[in-house]
Amino acid sequence: MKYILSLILVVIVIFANAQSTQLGNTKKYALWYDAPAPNHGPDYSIVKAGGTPFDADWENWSLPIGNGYLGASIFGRTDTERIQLTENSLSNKGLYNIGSLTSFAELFIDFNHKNPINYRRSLSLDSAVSVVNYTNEGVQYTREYFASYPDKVLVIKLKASVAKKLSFIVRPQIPYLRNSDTTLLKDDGRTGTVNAKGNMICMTGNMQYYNINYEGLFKVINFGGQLEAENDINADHGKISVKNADSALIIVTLGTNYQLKSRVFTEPIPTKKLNGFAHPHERLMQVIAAATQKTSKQLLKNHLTDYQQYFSRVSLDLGGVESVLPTDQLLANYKKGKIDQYLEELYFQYGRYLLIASSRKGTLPANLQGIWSQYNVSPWTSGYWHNVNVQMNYWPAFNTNLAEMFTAYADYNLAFRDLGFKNADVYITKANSAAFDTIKGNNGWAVGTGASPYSIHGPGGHSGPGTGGFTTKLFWDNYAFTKDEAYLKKINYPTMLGMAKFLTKVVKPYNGLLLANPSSSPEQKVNNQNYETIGCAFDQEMIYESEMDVLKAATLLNDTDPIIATIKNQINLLDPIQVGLSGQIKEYREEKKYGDIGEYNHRHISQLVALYPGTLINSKTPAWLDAAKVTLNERGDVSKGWSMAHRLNAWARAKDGNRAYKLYQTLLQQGTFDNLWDSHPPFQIDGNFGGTAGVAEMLLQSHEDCIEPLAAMPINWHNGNYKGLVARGNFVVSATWKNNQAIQLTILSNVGGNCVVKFPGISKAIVTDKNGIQIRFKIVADNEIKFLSIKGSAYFISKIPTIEKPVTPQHLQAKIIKNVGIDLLWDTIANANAYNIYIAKESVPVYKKIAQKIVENKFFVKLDEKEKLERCTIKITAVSKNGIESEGAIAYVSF
Ligand code: FUC
Repeated sequence: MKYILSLILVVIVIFANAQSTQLGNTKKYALWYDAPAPNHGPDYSIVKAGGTPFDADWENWSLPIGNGYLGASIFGRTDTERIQLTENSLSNKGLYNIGSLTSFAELFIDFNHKNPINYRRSLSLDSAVSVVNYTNEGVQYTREYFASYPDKVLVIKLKASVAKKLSFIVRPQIPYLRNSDTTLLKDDGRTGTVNAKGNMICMTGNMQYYNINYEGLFKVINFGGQLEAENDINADHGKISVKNADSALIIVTLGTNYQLKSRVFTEPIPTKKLNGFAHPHERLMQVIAAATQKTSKQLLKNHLTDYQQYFSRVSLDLGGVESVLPTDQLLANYKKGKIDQYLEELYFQYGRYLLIASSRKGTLPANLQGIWSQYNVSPWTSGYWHNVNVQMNYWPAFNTNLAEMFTAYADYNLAFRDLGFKNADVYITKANSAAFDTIKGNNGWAVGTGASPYSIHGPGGHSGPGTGGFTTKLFWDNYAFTKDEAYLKKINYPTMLGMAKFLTKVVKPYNGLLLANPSSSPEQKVNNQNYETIGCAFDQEMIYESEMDVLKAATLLNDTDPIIATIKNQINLLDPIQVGLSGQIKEYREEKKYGDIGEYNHRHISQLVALYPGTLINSKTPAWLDAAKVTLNERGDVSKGWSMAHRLNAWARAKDGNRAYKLYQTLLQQGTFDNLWDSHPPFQIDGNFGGTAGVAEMLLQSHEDCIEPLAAMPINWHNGNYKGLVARGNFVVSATWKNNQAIQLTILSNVGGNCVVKFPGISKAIVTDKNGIQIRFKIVADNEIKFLSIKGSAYFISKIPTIEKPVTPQHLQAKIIKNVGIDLLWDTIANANAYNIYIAKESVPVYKKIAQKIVENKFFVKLDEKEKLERCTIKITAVSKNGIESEGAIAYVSF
């Protein structure tokens, strides 16, 4: 019996693995170009913060690879190849007192191939290998680049089709910031030497501000031909030349003496932060020695095994066809309105690729530019900006099946925690001294907007303390998606609890409510000044979300920390959502109509963080959801790259697939460079990640205690399928649809437990297990079923009926009849049997049905004058003969 049981288990496990790894989609995903990155050089007429001249060649055209330890931007040139290298701990003084990421090295390889034909360069997302291919004077040259996480190296493989035809010079350069005449433009405290010896070049030096010792090792292995190392008197021009070889390998590793330790953050004197940490030389020598013992085939195999285990978990087919056009042309056409589903699939997968390349366990997390910056002082210092940007980086981690990538951020957050405790003490002393607790740690921890590998800001200024709740949302989601209780206990919960402790102290009593004071909606300005207030939506919502998540986690863990009682008392006094006279979610309590205060089309949609990434505004709070749509419409679609990505996620949560899709198109059309990097401008990676998360959010949602496949599908994604997205509860979901109708939904239960699925008509569908045996389920509603899933089992939902909703009533007019009520009139719907009338007064979340079975296309809403209503939202739905209700026609009424 025992034997049979374990056999069954083995079969289940094999099946489960097959489910998650064997993806039917054979389409290939690659960015490709028929020319190298152009070589216009730096544009000295456009100088970015910190003095780096603008470099469109890099920003628009280079192709990024990375392994978390290093990032490489590849230009694919045939005369002199340029590979720009980044390592996320190399920082100069920068701006804002947190240092700035600075370029690590420029690696040049001289080929002197002047007449290339049949040129192609590409970046395969399936393999994370970039290839340059061309023919020069009858010889075909191939270069392959990949950044291996397991071997911690960048590998460049060079090959010529004819024996002894491969000759080149490898010369890494220290990227001093120079004028166009090559004199030094700025001294950022960088010193160093580049020395070639045997078959290795060592770039080593110091970056003064944090006293960082850095080193880069470049090993050149030639097969056939001759190799020669050369140095010149400048001591920083070491190079290796290879002549008449058949093929060659260049192996690169970079590092600094940085260590992700609490002390780095708490030590106030910049030059002492890394005191006592070993020089990276020995470590890097070992890395390179270990890598060079392996053949290039082995290195590639290690890389592929590592990379593909993550990347191949998800496939998405929207009906796109592999492009015969280079990616820049595909994008150019898309920008002109030639919508292409392959590009949409590609961009989605690119976000997943970029996250795997820039955020790995044991490395620093992905920063504002991921792990790719050619700047001396990077835009916004390539920081970890906590008022939206860094959180957005991790939005796709959970729903696109890459939860492991989040650990880089979690480890980073833990490392700065001690400074976070200090920040909280400082903040509470100043903002709410009455609430200050003298017991160490009891004021929780806090993070403001700015953060880097070396320091973090405290909260305040242009962004309120809600930045903390914005951050801990990731930690709750990490648990909600993975259900990893051990990690919840060890990492997520203490992090969330510490934040909640802080946030309980940033609020003060006002007329029976608890409001954050001071409070500010990120970056909003009035008369060019930061606008500081009391209890703005951003802070109230994020405090609420933080407290709500902590309560859920505390219940799971049976935690009885005294703060739990405080939170229970507080949470209902936070009044996070207020609806204003335009029917909008208010950004400020003192705001009446939309846009009264602050920039009308501001890039941040901070009053909607409870819609996304928060969950307080959802379809069970339909009046709030409608108010959120007002805000989104008023705020406008076109904005910065990341802002469009946030709007995309918000429209997906509003369950408006067509609008979400429009935002996705807008992001691609107005916020994307030729190398598909997100454009603020300049390049910021957050929009890439937010875009990927948004597409996943259209295809699958799970924030309403149920799994909702295809929750926000646009009409124009007629046919398609996806595999491997993740829903909260650790359910791996796949879906196939045809002619806008779901054909099959598959749910793999990774941890077991209740499986609640919401989908139109699902109560009449059939659920089977892998043997085709029908599973009995409980009908929660016509569109919701529930069954107990077994850990490791897959469930197949088919025969889902087509549900045709009646048309939404149009042209709803609401006329106020003073002191009496509201006169409603709308266009008659042909197939409607009757209409339902709803009202939501002031800021209530849920509509109240005030009339049903109305057969005429008009209605009078009687109001009680004594109520002194300021506003209400009216909703009219059409009901078909078989009782199906349409979407609502909405009127926002203010008195
Ligand atoms: C926030 C945004 C800006 C920019 C910066 C890095 O401050 O408001 O648009 O993305 O971060």
